[in-house]
Parts: sequence; C-alpha cells; structure tokens
Amino acid sequence: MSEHLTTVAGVAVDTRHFIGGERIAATETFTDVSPIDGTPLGEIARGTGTDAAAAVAAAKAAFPGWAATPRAERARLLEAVADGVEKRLEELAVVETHDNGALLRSHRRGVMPRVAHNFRFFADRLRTLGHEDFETCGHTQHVSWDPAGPCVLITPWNAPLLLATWKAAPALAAGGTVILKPSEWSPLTASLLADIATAAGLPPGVLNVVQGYGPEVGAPLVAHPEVRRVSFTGSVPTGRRIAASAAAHLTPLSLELGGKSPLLVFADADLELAVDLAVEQYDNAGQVCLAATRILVEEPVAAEFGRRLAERAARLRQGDPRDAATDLGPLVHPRQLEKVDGFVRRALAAGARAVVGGHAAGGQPAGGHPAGGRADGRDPGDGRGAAREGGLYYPPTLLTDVAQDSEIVQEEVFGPVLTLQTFTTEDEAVHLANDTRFGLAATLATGDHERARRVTAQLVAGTVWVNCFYVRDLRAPFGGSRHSGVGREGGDWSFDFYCDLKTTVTAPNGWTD
Ligand code: TXE
Repeated sequence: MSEHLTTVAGVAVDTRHFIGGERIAATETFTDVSPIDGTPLGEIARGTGTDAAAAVAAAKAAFPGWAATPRAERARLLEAVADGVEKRLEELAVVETHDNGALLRSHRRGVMPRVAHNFRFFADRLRTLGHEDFETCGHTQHVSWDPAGPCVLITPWNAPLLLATWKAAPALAAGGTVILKPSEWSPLTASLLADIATAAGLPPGVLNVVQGYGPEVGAPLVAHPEVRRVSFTGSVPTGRRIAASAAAHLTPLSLELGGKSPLLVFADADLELAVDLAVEQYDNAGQVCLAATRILVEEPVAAEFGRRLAERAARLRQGDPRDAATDLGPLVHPRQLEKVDGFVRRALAAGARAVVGGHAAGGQPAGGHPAGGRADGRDPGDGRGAAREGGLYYPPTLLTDVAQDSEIVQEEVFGPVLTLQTFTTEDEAVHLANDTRFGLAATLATGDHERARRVTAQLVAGTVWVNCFYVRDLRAPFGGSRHSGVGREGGDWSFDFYCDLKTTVTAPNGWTD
C-alpha cells in the first residue's frame, strides 16, 4: 500500500491534497486522531501557502471549461457524484464516525443520504434555474446567472461532509470551480469525495481539496486575489478574520458562525413534545450550530418540564458512536472537551446548579489532558496524538439558576450542555430569546397558533421551528443574523451567492445585421 494511503475501518483514504486532478504530497504532515479512542487515523498533508496557490491556479485553469459546460451536462455530472456517494455510503459513514465521533447510525440513515441529496437537489435546481426578462419601453432586460469563478469553501468538523457538499454542490452547479479546505479535525471524507468526483468524471481542477490548518492554508486561500467567493462555516473569531482578509479584494462572503439558539416552551404546549424537542438538542453531543441550548420555559409548567427533561437527559446513553444503542458519542477533540468543561465549571462557580451532568467523564477536569500547544489555536503540538484512551466524553448536562447575562447563557458552548430559565410573559420570553449576540435559529413549543405567529415575527433568527426541530428543505434559505453570520445559502439563494448576476439591456430594433 502507498505510504500516502491510510486505512480506516477497512476503507483506504488518500492523505494527500487533491489539486488539478492529481494527488499532491505535502512536505509536512499532521496526525489525524479518532476521538473515539485516540487511535491515529493517518498522517495528513499539512498544506501551505504554496499548496493554496497551486489549488487556486488549478481551479482558475479549470474554470472557463467548467463554466462553459452546458447546464444539463453539469447537472448530469453532479448526479453521477450523488450516485458515487450513495454507492460508497457505508464507507463514508464509517470513516466520518471514526474521524469526528458522531453517531454511525446518524451518518448511515440521515447524514450521508443528505450528502447525496445535496448534489441531486442542486443538479435539479440548475435545470430549472430561470432567466428573467423584463420589458421597459420596448427595451428587453435579460437577467442571467453567470458562473463567478474559483470558490473557496472552508468547513468545520461537526458535520464535515454534509457541510462541505452543502457548499460544493451549488458552487459546482453554478459553474464555479471549488477549493475545499476541510477542518484539520476531520479531513478524511473530503478526500473520499475527491475520489468519488474523479470516478464520476468531474474534469481535473473543478473540485480541489487541500488539507491542513486554517492559518497555514485556509488563510492564504481566502486572501488570494483570484478567488471569487468564500463560503465559511465555523467560529465567530475565525469568521471575523476571514471577513477582514477577504475585504482586501472585496471577495463576496457567506459566513455561518454558530449560535446560541433558544427553545421557548409555553404553558399551552404539549409538554411531552416540548421535552422531546429539548432532548434532541443533545444530538451530536451538542456540537450542532443550530442547537437550541437555551431552554426558556413559562413559569407554571417549568417545574414539571424540568423534572421530565432531567429524567430523560439522565437516561441518554453515552458511549462508542459505532454502537447502535449509543445516544451521545465523544466530543471531537481534547480542546473541545476542555472548552465545554471550562464553561460548565465557570457556570457552577458563578452559582449555576447542575440538575444533570456537570462534570467531565470520571469527574476529572478536562483541562488536565495534554492538549497543550495551541496558544495560537492551531499549533500542531496540540496533543492530537495524545487524544485520550477512553474517548472524549462529556455527559448530557442541564443547568439551572443561570443569569441572563452570564457566560453560559451568552456564549456558544458546542457541547451537550443546556441551560434552563423561566419566564412569566410572552414579552419576557421574546426579550430573553433575542438577548444574545447570535441569531441563527429558534424553536417554539406552543399549542396556540396565533401566539406562534406573534412570537415568530419578533424573533431574530434565520430559522424558526414551531413544534418541530431540524426539519430542513434545501429550497429554503439558511443562515443567521447578527454574529451568527452573513448571507443566506439554500435553494436559489445559493445560486445568488455563487453566481454573478448580469442584466443585459437590449434596445428595440438595436440590431444592424
Ligand atoms: O473553529 P474554526 P474550531 C464553533 C464552536 C467551536 C468553535 C471552535 O463553538 O467550539 O467554533 O471550533 C478553518 N483562515 N464552531 O476551532 O477555527 C479551520 O481550519 C481560514 C461553530 O474548529 O472556526 C476549519 O477548517 N480558515 C461552527 C474551519 O476554519 C481558517 C462549527 C473552522 O475552524 C482560519 C464549528 C483562518 N485564519 C465550530 N482559522 C458552526 N457554525 O457550526 C481556522 N480556519
């Protein structure tokens, strides 16, 4: 076997970059480690500015041909990628679980089918994407969706392939070429996607994958003058850095930066449904940008709701994400465990009460684990190789007695930690719900349709779910307000973002031939 192939649960994964249709080795590598048990998964290419420049050059070279490819052919190729994803669905699911620790059963049943759907949906949408014509005093105004150029897509580790393809599928459909930079904490499925795209017949340079650390290879990609779009999902501080860097060339941006979403439970709600909705927030061990981690309950039902939720949360099974009986797997890396544990410790010190959970596995402070060396956030001496035996588990936690202005209520924890607060009036509920710097999503549990309409109208959120959670349709826009991000993707909004819209105005009888 080539030294550049690693085998994860029987699946061969190439650890090199994929640039211009070729596998490119890096001079340096980093060790990718499974959060399940600390097993090293492979030595991954550690990209540099040179690799970033090569990837942009390849994407630029491939752009004219891809942009000129008829829509029907682009759509056919994207559907071939979807077929490839479906054919290798089990391999993708298994590799992703080993890499980021999320549940295998979710990857099999939900996530990977949606990865394939991302390609099918945007292929389909491309076929029906309209041209609009307006008539003004005999002049024709024709609006066209022109491919924009090379697109840099930078993605996180909590849903690696889902988020990568949610961006890549519309970017490619729109006739753009892609440079995908997956998170260094979950690099593997992006490499498999490159294999699938090649097998599907995507021309060289149309989809490129560069691996490595954000500041080392992500930053030069964003700063590159030939890049025409940057789409990023990740943290607020990194989003800010990316926005500042892209500003130099006025590169259009789409940023999805997480949240601190509320779940509002009104006294008129079906309480069992409300508890179900709250329990869902522990999915993926809370590492979900959309998670409604602030539960706001109307006073008269608060005690009963809290009792039922605590009972259910305490029953969640934590363990190996490959086991079908597991509800919560490990957190993705030692730093994340440390971060979650730190948030909870500070909350408890400030007077919060842990109704359920509230301590790292074994009662040990997570900070004791050898995750050092990331003072700049990205130093490779980060204890990857030291990911612990036993996994990076943090128990489902429910905290009460939290102040609205406290850190635990205001900041994204990105772990299985929910806070419970009460309210007495609808106005107070809306005020508490909106009183953070985020605005990604909100969930309501209420039996009153009029109330749902009233409250929804006042919430600052990109998505509001009423008596449901996480139901998504790719035709709808997705994104957040305030610090949750900039812009919307999904449906035709994705084409808006990845295309250059052009209006052509033609005079009546303006032709000389
Ligand atoms: O994110 P980063 P991290 C939140 C969550 C989590 C925190 C930190 O609260 O605890 O962010 O996670 C690349 N130029 N979310 O450290 O740093 C990086 O390599 C260009 C919420 O993983 O934002 C990776 O590919 N790229 C979120 C990606 O950015 C850079 C999901 C995300 O890394 C870069 C994940 C730079 N200067 C975390 N620095 C959500 N919105 O769902 C880093 N990167």
